[in-house]
Amino acid sequence: MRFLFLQNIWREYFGVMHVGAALRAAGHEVEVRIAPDARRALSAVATLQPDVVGFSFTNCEQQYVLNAAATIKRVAPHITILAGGAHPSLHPELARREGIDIVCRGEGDAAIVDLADRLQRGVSYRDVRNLAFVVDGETVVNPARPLLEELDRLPLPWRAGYYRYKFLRDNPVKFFFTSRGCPFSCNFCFNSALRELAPNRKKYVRHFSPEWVLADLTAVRDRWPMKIVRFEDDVFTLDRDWLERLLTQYTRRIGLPYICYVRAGIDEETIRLLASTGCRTVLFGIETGDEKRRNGMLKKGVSNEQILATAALLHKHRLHFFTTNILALPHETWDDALTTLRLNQQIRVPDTWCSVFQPYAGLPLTERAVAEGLLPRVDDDTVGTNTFAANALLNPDAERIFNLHKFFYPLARWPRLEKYLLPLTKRRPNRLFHYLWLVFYVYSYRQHTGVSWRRIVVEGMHWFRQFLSTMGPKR
Ligand code: B12
Ligand code: SF4
Repeated sequence: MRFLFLQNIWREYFGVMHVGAALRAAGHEVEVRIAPDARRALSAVATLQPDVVGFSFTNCEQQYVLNAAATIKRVAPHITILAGGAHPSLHPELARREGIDIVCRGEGDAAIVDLADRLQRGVSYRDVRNLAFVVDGETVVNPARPLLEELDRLPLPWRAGYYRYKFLRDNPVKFFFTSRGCPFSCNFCFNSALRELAPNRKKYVRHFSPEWVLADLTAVRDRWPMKIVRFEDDVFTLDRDWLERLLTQYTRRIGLPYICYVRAGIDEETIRLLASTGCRTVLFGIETGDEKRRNGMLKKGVSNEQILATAALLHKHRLHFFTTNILALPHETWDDALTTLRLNQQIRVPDTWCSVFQPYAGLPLTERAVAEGLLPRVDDDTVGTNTFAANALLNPDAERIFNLHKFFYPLARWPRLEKYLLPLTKRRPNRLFHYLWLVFYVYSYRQHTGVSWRRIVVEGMHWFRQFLSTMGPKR
């Protein structure tokens, strides 16, 4: 069978690379195309004539996917259209939307191969676990299969489909996943909801063996440009023994600077291990400066003391770090938002980023915001296309907090700028503030990845061309 995966974002998706690898190992043909709008999605379908079109997506991409899927279905009703990834996994009801035939909930590696086999043989997929679809007007949601316990059985991610694009191939930063799952249950994250789907949820956190990860790293390094390794795992440092085994071999066999996510509260030994094995940047979530709201409302389970201690250790070991923060959380006041800024200033943050809270459908924090009257409804248009979009929740301080988000980087890094920048937050949000934000966004990107200015110019031109090409007349 011929599968075509479509997406609107210029980035390798591990969901696609994993299910694509599984399909190819089972003898199917797989293609992936970046098609930023429905017209281009349709044109890829016309050229490649697939039997099945797959979309892997987050809540933010839902509008794009629904639009593209409906357009394809109207022209080519014989094509089976599949939805999978973070957002569909929690929303089987998407199977009722125009254009979508089947939704995959949770891990897709085995489910998609099972489905492809049924489609090829022309037999029913009614009992294929993890799938949801509509039969006689009723949504059927099949139970999920147990999570794969031995990740090493999976083939290496299929990257070649993406690296036909020069822009992605030439990126000196290459992305890797060494595990699946996260043991924590933060209220604003999809992990706890996803964990609940699995019958063997105790096995939610799993690691690929160091040998498997090194095989992936080596294969990428030998075939494509790679100067910086970015481990995308939710928390890279969960298992100390495994980490030590991986990093010992990593320094010997790869030896490139790497970036990873950790959690505040990480111990000094682990920080020392990271610092001595070429780690360039660690990222960790502060989320909000108000400890009570962080651990009550957000259920993050990280104290201010842990944040202060972690930052002190990172400074001591000269390890560059980057904090992630969320502004405009439910009931957030201007003073609460300032607390987040203050905590970043207190730890002398060398690099930071800050999102505006987006109420993703089906997550506990979103449900709470709706119940408390902060969000009138959850629908296709209630989340922004990214986390820098304007806030969706009703909040009397909304505009000022949104402006604070634009100035967050310089204010966190250079508190002396407060006397100039804080008064500006009282103005109406405007383009100038956005451009200033963009300057610091680029600066921060360069700082934590270390990519060359040349590459940054290439990326700037790429995004600019993209921007211009999507501004054309509507057809
Ligand atoms: C890498 C990453 C990105 C990358 C790539 C995104 C992608 N779709 O792969 C980039 C940088 C583009 C990105 C952007 C954003 N991201 Co992001 N990202 C991640 C991250 C860390 C890893 C995703 C991943 O590769 N996982 C590993 C793969 C193997 O798992 P998977 O994708 O779930 O795939 C499996 C199944 O879902 C299924 N499957 C997947 N696709 C398909 C397709 C078909 C057809 C089938 C049958 C099955 C199937 O099979 C796969 C293998 O088992 C996740 C967190 C996480 N741990 O997953 C957040 C996450 C996906 N991101 C999230 C968010 C919010 C964002 C941003 C809004 C952040 C921002 N700053 O703006 C943007 C959204 C941009 C946009 N407009 O869509 C949220 C999504 C929440 C939601 N409810 O939708 C997540 C879940 C983080 C979280 N903590 O909640 N992100
Ligand atoms: S620690 Fe990070 S990845 Fe894990 S549940 Fe919390 S926010 Fe999600």
